[in-house]
Amino acid sequence: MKTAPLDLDDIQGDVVLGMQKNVENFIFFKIVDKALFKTRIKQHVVTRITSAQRVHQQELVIGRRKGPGAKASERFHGLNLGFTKDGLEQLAGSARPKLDPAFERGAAHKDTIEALNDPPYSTWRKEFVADRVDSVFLITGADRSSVTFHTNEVLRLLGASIRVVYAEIGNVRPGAERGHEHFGFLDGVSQPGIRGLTRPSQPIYRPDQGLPGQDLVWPGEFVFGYSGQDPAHPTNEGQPPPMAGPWMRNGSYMVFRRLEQKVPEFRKFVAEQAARLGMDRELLAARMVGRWKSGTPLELAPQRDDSRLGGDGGRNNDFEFGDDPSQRKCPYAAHIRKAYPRDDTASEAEVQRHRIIRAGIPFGPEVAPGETTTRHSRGLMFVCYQTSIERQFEFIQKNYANNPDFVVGKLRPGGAGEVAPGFDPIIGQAPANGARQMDEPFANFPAGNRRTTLVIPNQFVVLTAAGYFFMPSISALRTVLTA
Ligand code: N7H
Repeated sequence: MKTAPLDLDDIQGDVVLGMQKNVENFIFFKIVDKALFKTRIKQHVVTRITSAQRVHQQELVIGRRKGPGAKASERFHGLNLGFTKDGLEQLAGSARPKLDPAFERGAAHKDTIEALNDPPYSTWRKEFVADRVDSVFLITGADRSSVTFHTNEVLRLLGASIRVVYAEIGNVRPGAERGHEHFGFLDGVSQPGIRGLTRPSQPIYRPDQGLPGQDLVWPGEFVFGYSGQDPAHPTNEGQPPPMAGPWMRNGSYMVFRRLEQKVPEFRKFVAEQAARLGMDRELLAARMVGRWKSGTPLELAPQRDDSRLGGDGGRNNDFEFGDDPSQRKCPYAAHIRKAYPRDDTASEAEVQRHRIIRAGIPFGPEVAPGETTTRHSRGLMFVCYQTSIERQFEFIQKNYANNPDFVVGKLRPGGAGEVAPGFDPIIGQAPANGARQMDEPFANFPAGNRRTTLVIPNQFVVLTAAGYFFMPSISALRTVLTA
């Protein structure tokens, strides 16, 4: 199957490949002088936007230098720019064509909050909701001082044309925790492969996978202007997603969620519940996520961690869930089984229509000695890209993570009836912040029939700000949007 190559020079770098980042500044702002803003963007900012091509080349440099003994101490920095519906309105006027209904509603709309069981807007970070957010800069780099330097440079170029509403810096965790999120789990292990961009590692035997187990998805699921998935077939080419105008080509929607993580509370809960259930606490935490902290999937190592497997890209995604029909290895509700059920549902074609590319970064300090209840705000600046917010991010949150009946139709062994899997224990949200249950925290592996339930009274992941953005192509930034 021949695929049109992606126009990487025109796509912003964070969208398909994820900009290289040790540190990332998120600058949310309001456009206060439209004409000046357009001039400054056109004259000074567009040329500084980091393209996907640039990110791709930097990846190659890092790959080459990572040879024996070499250190990947690259000083790359990146700049990307996105707009909310209000920002597009500022640039294109109220008569502009309308985009995805979820994007036009926005993350802060009461219907969105209600649909996703999000905490009320009044509880979000007050600086974030203090004014209208039109736009966001993503500024990435190797360390805080270079990111601060580049931030000041960009703000100086924009001058009085904007007013910053909220800015916050995320950074990777230190030392051995690098690449791990705050609960301790390796992140960034599984991403969809993109047809026409991700090269199959075994082109003859596995032409539809990048690395083993990494299913290739048609690029139109993530970038406008390209073929998407066939709704009836997991690998066939489908229609390109509809665009409100040709300028949307090479653009993508970004979902941003500032998710606070209650780390001491999570650890305490896991320790107490593991003691109650009579099981290892690391195994219980792994059964909540679906992977061990090392990244090793439970489907391949259901009883004990095999830490070499976790970081091995050739093996750490090479599994399905269909051959674990009684959740003996991995609970149905485990975060990764909910968020990407692979072959676990009646239609794998359908599952492939709900994929996202994640590009978040942790924020906040490490847990301080003696911090037994959260005293410092920390968590994940969650970012994901897609061409339909409703069918991709919102579907995963609402229909999978928040839906205690998903995955449907699973039966208990020995004809003991149907299973209610429960909520995703990491990101699932019940109505009105209610308690959540998860089925089968105790591992009946390789056999056994002990029925257990995990009751989770509070959220360990709490939404504190959110926004829906459109990340236009670099050419649209240079032309239509700044005309
Ligand atoms: Fe999730 N975690 O540490 O438990 N996530 N996630 N996520 N997540 C994944 O594969 C985590 C969040 C997805 O392809 C891993 O990179 C935390 C949201 C998807 O097999 C770990 C938070 C949404 C995948 C975590 C959080 C998703 C995934 C395994 C919030 C979307 C890929 C490592 C604070 C609605 C699944 C990896 C696949 C993986 C964690 C948020 C979705 C460890 C702590 C909001 C699609």
